[in-house]
Amino acid sequence: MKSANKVFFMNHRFGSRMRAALGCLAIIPLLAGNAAGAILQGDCNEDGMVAINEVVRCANIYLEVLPPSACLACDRMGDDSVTIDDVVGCSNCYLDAQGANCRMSTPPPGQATNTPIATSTNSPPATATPPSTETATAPPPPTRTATPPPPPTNTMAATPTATQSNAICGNSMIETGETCDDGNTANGDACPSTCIINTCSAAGTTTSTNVNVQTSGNNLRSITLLVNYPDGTVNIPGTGADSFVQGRVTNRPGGFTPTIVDLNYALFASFSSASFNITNNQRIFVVNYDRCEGAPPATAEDFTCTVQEAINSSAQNVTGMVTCSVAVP
Ligand SMILES: [Ca+2]
Ligand SMILES: [Ca+2]
Ligand SMILES: [Ca+2]
Repeated sequence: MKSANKVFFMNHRFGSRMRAALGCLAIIPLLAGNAAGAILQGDCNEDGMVAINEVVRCANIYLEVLPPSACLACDRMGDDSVTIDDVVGCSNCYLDAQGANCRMSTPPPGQATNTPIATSTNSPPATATPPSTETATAPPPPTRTATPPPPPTNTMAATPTATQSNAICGNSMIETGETCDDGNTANGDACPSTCIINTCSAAGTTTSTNVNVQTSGNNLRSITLLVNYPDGTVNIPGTGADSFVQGRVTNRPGGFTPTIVDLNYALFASFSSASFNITNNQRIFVVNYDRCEGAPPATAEDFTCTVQEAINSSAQNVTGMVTCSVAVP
């Protein structure tokens, strides 16, 4: 049984942690570093980069929403304690995975023997003999540095995709027809899988959308979402975690610490709480977009909502049981 003083202390301590963690997350800009090698601080899935949802996971461990085992790579010292310095370290690795202090000097406990998943059986099919007038073309240089490329992941990030004008999305070069290229074809980072972010002139009216969550009966203490929206049809003024973006996300769940980041084609949103729950079939927030001049009205089918991580009130990862959706009333 907790005394009143202890409850106050816990709340006070937790509130301080919330403020500190929020302060760290609020300054994260959009650029996602792409690192060479594994065991970066905060690289929970060891794919050679630190994604923003991994930073959020480290913050959740610091906030005691998740146990330390949720991501051993958050804990630089390996002492089963994730400190605010660890969260800052993870944020720094998200910003610059090549940073001098980003690489953990030793693998985190329990991961020392982990090796990347073998993919060697998936060799590419044999191709026809190249025409004799051309020698084989070398693959595009990975980076300007001498470090090896990041290990392949089991996401869609690995394979470059051809786009219009013979541009290759994912080769780190912005070519004709592309507006960005962050060296991968993944969504949820600085550049979308298409390497195109459409521009928008505000038409002077707005489109409000409800983001709903279906929890399958779980009471959620933490949820991390990515809402892909139709850039060029609707727009969120501002970028990253700036105040314009914050002002467009309303009706947030009370008692939760938010992390809201606009990627200009998708909205990243994370809410964490030590004591409050998100319950089934709940609208958890509203996004108010500007409509773009000359574009048709956006419909629900133009939006895609993905649950990146969901934690229930027993600190269990229930990501696979939780879905989200966007409604345009
Ligand atoms: Ca490109
Ligand atoms: Ca990308
Ligand atoms: Ca924006």
